[in-house]
Amino acid sequence: MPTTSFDKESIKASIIGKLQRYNGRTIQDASQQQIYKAVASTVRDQIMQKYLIAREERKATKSKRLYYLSVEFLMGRSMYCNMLNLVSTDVYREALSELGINMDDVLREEPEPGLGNGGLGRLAACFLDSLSSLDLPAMGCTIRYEYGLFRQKIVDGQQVELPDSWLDNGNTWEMAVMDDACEVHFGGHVDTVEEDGVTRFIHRDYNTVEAVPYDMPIVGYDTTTVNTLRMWSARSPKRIDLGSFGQGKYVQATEEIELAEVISKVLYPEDNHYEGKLLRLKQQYFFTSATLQYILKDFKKLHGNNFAILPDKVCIHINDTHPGLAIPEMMRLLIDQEGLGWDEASAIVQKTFAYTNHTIMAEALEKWPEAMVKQLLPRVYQILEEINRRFCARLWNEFPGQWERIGKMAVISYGQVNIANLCIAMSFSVNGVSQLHGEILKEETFHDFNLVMPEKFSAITNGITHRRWLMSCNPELTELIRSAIGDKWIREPELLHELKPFADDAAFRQKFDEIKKHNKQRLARLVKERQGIVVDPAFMFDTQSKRLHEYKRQMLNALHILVLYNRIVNDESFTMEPRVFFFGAKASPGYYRAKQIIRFINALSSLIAKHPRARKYLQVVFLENYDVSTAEVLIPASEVSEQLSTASKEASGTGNMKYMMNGAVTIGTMDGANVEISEQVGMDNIYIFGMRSDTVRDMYRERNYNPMQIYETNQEIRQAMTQMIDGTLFPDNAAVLQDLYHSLLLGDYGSMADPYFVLKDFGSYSMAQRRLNADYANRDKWLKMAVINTAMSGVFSSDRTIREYNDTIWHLDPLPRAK
Ligand code: 26W
Repeated sequence: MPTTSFDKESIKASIIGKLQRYNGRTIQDASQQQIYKAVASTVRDQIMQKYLIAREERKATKSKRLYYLSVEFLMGRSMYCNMLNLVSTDVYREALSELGINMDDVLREEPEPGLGNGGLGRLAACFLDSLSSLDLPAMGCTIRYEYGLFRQKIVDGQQVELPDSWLDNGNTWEMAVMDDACEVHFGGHVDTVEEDGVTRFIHRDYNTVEAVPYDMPIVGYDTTTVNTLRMWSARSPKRIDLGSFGQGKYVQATEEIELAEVISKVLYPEDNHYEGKLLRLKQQYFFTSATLQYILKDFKKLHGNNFAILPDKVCIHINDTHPGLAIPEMMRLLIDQEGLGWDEASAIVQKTFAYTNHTIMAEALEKWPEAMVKQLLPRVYQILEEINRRFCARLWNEFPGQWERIGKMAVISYGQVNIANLCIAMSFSVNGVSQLHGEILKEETFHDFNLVMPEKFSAITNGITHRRWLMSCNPELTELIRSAIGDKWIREPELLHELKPFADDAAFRQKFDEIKKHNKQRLARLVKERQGIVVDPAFMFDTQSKRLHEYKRQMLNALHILVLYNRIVNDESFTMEPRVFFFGAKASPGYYRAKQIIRFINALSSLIAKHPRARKYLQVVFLENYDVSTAEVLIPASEVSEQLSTASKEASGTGNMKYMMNGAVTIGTMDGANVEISEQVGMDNIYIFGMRSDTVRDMYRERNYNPMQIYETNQEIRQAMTQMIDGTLFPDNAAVLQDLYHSLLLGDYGSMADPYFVLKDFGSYSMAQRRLNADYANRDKWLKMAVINTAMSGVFSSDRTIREYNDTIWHLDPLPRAK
C-alpha cells in the first residue's frame, strides 16, 4: 500500500501545496486560519495512513470492541496532542520554522471543541487517549453539538454567557460518514399484531429524525492504533419543501427542518444538576438509538446473526445515566428488528452493558416523568414497563412485602422512570470513580442494590492522560524528568516515582523551580494579553479551577481571602507570603447562587486592588472563560491546588490530579481522589483539613449543624461575613449578596442549615493555610514537596485507570502493533 513519509521536507511541501490548491495563496499572503488548516490537514493525512491500517486490522481480527457512550467529550484542541502522539512535534516545529511560521500562533488558531461541562466530559476525552495508546479497540459515541458550552465573559463583575459556535470555520478533524446515517423515530403509537401465533409490535405514525455520524480519529501514542470518536448530528429527512416554498410559504418550508435539527443544536450547560426537559430526553434517545443501530449493523457485518456471542464482541459502557436509554433500545432492536425472544435479548443485554456513576448529588439523579417517556418513546416505554415488572418481581422475592424499599429500587415508580435504577438492574458492572466514592455508593446511595447484587459493584479511581496534562502542557518539566530518569515512564507512568530521590537533590530542585517560574511567566503573559491584568510571577500562584458549585466551596476560599485582607488592613505588623489567588469557573446560567459567588470573588478582587498595603500581599484574578486550553497554561504555573469540596460530595475530582502532576501542592479535604493523593504523597506533602466524610454524613443524620454559633464565637468570620452585606464590597447596593450571606448561616426553607458546612470547616482551613504559608517561605522544604507530588502522580494516569477497566470489566484484547 502506498504510504507517504512525513519527514521535514514532505511536511513543508504538503503545507505549501495545500495552501496553493485550496486557497490559491502562498504562505506569505495566507491568513493564520488558512495556515492552521493546511498544517492540521497535513497532520490528518499522517493520521489517516494509520487509520486505514487500524481499520483493516479490526476487520481481520474481529476483536471485541468497546463503545463508550457519553453525552459529553471535552476534547480540547487536537493539533498539538496529535503531533505528540505521532511522535512528530520536533519535525513539525522545524518544518514550520523553516517556512517562517510560528507554531504557537498556529496552534492558537484551532477552535476548542467544548463539548462538555467539566469532569465527566474531560474524563471521557482522557479515556479515549489512553484506549488508543494502549491499543484497545474502542469507539467513543456522542452528540455533535453545534454549540458547545457557552463562552463566559465577565461584565461588571458578573458572568455573561455567549454562544460557542465552534464550527464556524469548519472542523478539520472530522469526516461525515454518510453510509452509516440512520433514522431515529419519535412519538406515534404502537400497534400489537398477531402473526402466525407471534405477537409483533409495530411502531406507527412517528416523526423521523435523521442521524448523521461525523468521525474524528483518535491516535494513540507511538502506535498504529487509531480509534474513533463518533459524533451524531441531527437533520431533518425532509429536504426543503419546494412546493410550499414556491407558494410563498417560506417559513413553513423550513419549520419542520428546524424542529429536527434543534436536537443536536446545543449542549446543556448544567453540571451536577438535572432538569426534566423534553429536548434533553430527545438528545439522549437520539444518540443512543443511532449508536445502537450502528453497533448491531457492525456486529452483523462481522459475525452474522449469531447474537449469542455479542457480549464476547461488544461491550457498551454508559458514562453516567445520560445514555441509559441505550439499554431498552438494544432490547427493542433485538426483539422487534432481529426477532429474538425477551429472555434471549435480556440475557445478552445484561452481559453487554456496564455503568459508571459520577456523582452522589441527589439533584443530579435523572428521573423522567413517565408520561413524557410514554409519549415521546412509546415502544421504549413498553419495554421499560416489562423490565420493571420483571425486576420488581425479583425484588419481591428478596424483600417480600417491603413496598417502599422496592419502590425506591424500581425502574418505574411514583410516576417517574428512574434511569440509575435501570442501569444498575440491567448492567453487569456498576462502578464508582474513587475508592471513597465506591464505598459511599455501596453503603448509602445504592445500599439496597448492593445487598441484592453485590457482585456488580466496584470502584476504579479516575485518571488523566499524562500526555496532554504533562508532556503537552509542560514540555520543560517533561524534558527535566527525561534527563533525570529517562523516558520509560512515558509508557509506564507509574515509573515517575523514580523521580522521588531527586527531591533531595538541590540542583534538581533548582531546575524544577526555574521551570515553574517560566510557566508562571507564561501565565502572566496570558492574563495580561487576555484581561489586561498584571500579575507578579514572584507571588505564590494559588489556584481553584473547576465548575462553580456550592459543594466545591469556592466560598470557603473567597471568605478566607477576605479574612486575610482584614488581617493585613487591621494589623500594621501582619505580613504573609505574597500570593495571587486565581479562580477559573463557569456557573450554570440558571444557578443564581453560583453566579453570586462569581460576583463576590470579583468584588473581592477590586477591594484588594484598591488598598495599597493589601495589594502588596494579595491579588485575586478571576480568569474569564475557563476551558481546556486555559487549563493547559494555568495548571503548569500553579503552586497551590485548592480542592475544597465538602467531604463525600466530590466523587473523585480530576483537576486535583492534573495540578499534582505539575508539581502543585494540594490543600484539600479528605474527599474523592484527594484521599488517594494523600496516600501517595504522605500527609507531610499535602494540607488536609476539615470534616471527614463519615462525620459529614453523621451531621446530616443528626441535623444538628448550627452555623450561627460559629458566627457568634469567631470574630474573624463575623467581620468577613458582615462585610459581605454592609457595603464594603458593594458600596452602591449593600444587599447584593444577601442570599449568599444567608445561605451560609441558614438553610433553604425546610432543610438543614448550609449543607456544605462552609463556616464549620473554616477554622481548620485557615489553620492549614497558615502552615502552608510558613512552609512556602522555606524554599527547600516547599520544592521537595512539589517534586514528590510530581513523582507520585503516575498512578493517576488514565493509562492505569483504563488498564483496570479492561482487566476487570471490558476484557478487550490489544490490537497488534503494526510496523
Ligand atoms: C443531568 C445533569 C448532569 C450533568 C452532569 C448530572 C450529572 C453530571 C455529571 C455526572 C457530573 C460530573 O461531571 N461529575 C464529575 O465526574 C468526574 C469524573 O468522574 C468526577 O471526577 C467529579 O468528581 C464529578 O463531580
